[in-house]
Amino acid sequence: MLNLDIARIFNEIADIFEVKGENAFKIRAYRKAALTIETLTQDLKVIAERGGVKELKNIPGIGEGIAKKIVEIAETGDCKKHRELKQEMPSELLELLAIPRVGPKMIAKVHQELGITNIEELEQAARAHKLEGIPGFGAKVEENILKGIEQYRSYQGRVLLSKALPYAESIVNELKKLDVVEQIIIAGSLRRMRETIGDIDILVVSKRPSEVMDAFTSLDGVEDVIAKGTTKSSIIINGINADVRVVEAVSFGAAAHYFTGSKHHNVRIRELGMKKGLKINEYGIFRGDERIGGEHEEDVFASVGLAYTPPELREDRGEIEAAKENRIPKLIELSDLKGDLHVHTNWSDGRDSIEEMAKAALALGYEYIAVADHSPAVGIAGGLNEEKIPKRKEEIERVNTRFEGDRIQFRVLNSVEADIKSDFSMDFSDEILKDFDVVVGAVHTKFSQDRETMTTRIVTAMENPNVDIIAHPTGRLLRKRDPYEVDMERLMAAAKDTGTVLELNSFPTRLDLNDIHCKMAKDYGVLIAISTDAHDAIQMGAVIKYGVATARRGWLEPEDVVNTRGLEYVLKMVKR
Ligand code: DGT
Ligand code: CA
Ligand code: CA
Repeated sequence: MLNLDIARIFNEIADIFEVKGENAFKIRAYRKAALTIETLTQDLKVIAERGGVKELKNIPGIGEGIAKKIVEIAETGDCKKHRELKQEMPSELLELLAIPRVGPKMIAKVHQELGITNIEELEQAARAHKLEGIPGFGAKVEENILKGIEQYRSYQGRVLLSKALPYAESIVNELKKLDVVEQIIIAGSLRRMRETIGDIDILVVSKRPSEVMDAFTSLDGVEDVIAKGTTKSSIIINGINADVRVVEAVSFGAAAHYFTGSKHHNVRIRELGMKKGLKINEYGIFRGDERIGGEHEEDVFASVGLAYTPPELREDRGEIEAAKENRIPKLIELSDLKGDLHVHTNWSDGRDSIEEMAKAALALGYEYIAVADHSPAVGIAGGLNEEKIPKRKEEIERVNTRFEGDRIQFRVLNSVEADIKSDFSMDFSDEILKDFDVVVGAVHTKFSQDRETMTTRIVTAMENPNVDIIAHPTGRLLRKRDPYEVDMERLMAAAKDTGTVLELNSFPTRLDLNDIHCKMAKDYGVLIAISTDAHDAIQMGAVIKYGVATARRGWLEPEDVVNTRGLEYVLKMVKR
């Protein structure tokens, strides 16, 4: 539990108190504590464990009651009061607090007077001028609220990694053309390869920042210039917010580190710096007034005794501890992959033939692909029915024979994406499944089953010796469909027991398993298959990098991933 997380709990308590109209003294106490904690350089959890309430109370701004809660949070990871308060209030109501220009008092009033509990209701009431009836509210307030809602929605607009990355790369390419640009990198969540991106951050080294600002704000596709300063500007380009910052060469490493984030990671680094008497910020590393480093990103880590940490790990999920002990994983890279264990062809809903997919795989340097066309239960046009299976197998053999004479080892694996049906059975009998080289089991129907049922459904499939891999194990579609309810601990344990591989589906709208679950799989000793689920040859080459990025965020090394192994290994693994 981070200081920032504890501060957030206290801020939320204060928020709820405000909406409830509790006494101002109490509210101020929580706010003050949150503020103190946010800027504290020591780890609260450590203090709580070492000195308990007594030592915590020595921190200015922290009284007895709050000290007790900190101890509770440090011990249990949770705060009972916070949980109870949250239950008292419609959760949507607290979401209104995230709207700019809308404060807790305002929310309390619209809730009491008009029964408003969510953004839609607030917006409707403001548009219909219903708020003017509330004492102290007028047309101006309504106008402000509507403006705030509009801003809130634009802030909410995170975009998929696969949308932001190409735009960011093209901005970088454009700006690189300027003579005055000495260095340029993508920073922020995009460099960390998060699955969704709030805004694009770009960092430039230049001695003539104003020329960079001019070029940036007049790029093709710029829809709005939000801010244009001497060293920092902000634009909206193709519907995405983008920031650029210009620094001097001596600050480049420190700035790259700072603006790559994450914020939580940065806070930890800054705290470590303080312990060593250093000030670390976006301008450099300082001891007193003396600059002792900051030109290279490595300087930042070295100054606090840490090994270099790849951007994908910088989320304060254990990387600081690992870097301290020199056990940062040697993360998987695109070039480690030797095959793709989940692609589609025109035998089901894919667009390209087996041969076309095979050629594309060879061009990627692969040793194998598993053509995992859909079984019929999904109901897609042209599912792989029992009649087509032997015909498709013949074609696979034909294609494989074509490559046999080549020096390069390559094989199309006869595979299927077989539905795990809601009654726990597989879409094909064991007799049929047994004949495939690789069986990928997947849930495509009845996502609404309860947690227990869904977990048993998937575990049952894992226990079937013919099922080798579970595709997109949580079924989520980013920004479209939540994952179904499933007990991930049980899935991991069952995968380990049965030797079933879990897929990391590289499709940018899926990225399923996600980063956190990948790390969990690694800890359980469960192998991951980074697959594309490609529906044509171009996709196979294009989306794999998002899978690899997610795997890296999940701490995966080559040995954690089955398709870094060669054909021989894979054939042995799937042998029944
Ligand atoms: P995003 O844009 O929401 O996907 O996420 P980021 O991580 O790109 O965040 P952004 O664009 O707000 O800021 C870029 C980086 O700048 C962030 O990762 C860390 C750094 N940063 C921003 N605000 C703060 C802050 O208040 N404290 C610290 N220590 N770092 C910050
Ligand atoms: Ca950003
Ligand atoms: Ca930003």
